[in-house]
Amino acid sequence: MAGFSRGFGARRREPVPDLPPGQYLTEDFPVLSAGPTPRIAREDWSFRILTERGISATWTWDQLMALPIEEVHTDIHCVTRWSKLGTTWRGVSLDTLFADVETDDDYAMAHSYGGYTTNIPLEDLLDGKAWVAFEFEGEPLEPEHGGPARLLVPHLYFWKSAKWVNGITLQDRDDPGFWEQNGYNLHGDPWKEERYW
Ligand SMILES: Nc1nc2c(c(=O)[nH]1)N[C@H]1C(S)=C(S)[C@@H](COP(=O)(O)O)O[C@H]1N2
Ligand SMILES: [Mo]
Repeated sequence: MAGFSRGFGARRREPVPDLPPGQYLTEDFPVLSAGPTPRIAREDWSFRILTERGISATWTWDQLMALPIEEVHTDIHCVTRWSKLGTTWRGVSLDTLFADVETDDDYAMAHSYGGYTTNIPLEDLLDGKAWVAFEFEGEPLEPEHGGPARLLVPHLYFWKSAKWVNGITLQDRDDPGFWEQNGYNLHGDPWKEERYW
């Protein structure tokens, strides 16, 4: 009885080491989409990087698959307060995609099929911090979770991980994306609780 109630209390009160402030653990994987789920066939999918100099690079699905693929073990944190610990993804690092991109801009806007946008400083996308991910827990990423491919930027709140991603545009200002125009924080670091403006 004592053990039972202690275990129960522990779940609610004791801080979980890997959990940012104000977050709770969840075992399932909630779907949070601002609109309907776009159905994009892999043959029709493409991803491009646009700089101030014009289109810098584009990849078809097959071209993406030909790049070095990384396995990513990471925690994810949604601004609506759920966190999932120890998730496994496969994807291509943005370091790989940006390898030959020349830009003087410091900011990026991620774009998705369906029109979603989210702004991210370029430094939050590079140095092993972000991927175009297409597998979750060993399975192809489901359309509801952004399949065929989504951005994965796990050190920021999960709204920055644009589902159905199809491009990144570089910009010289940190202009707000979809949720950022609707009151979410420009940056979104869960450890600093950068939830809203
Ligand atoms: N294209 C697109 N990407 C999106 C969203 C969206 O509505 N559209 N929602 C964001 C939000 S608010 C969150 S919390 C996560 C949710 O991802 P999930 O549905 O896989 O849990 O996706 C983010 N990426
Ligand atoms: Mo979210």
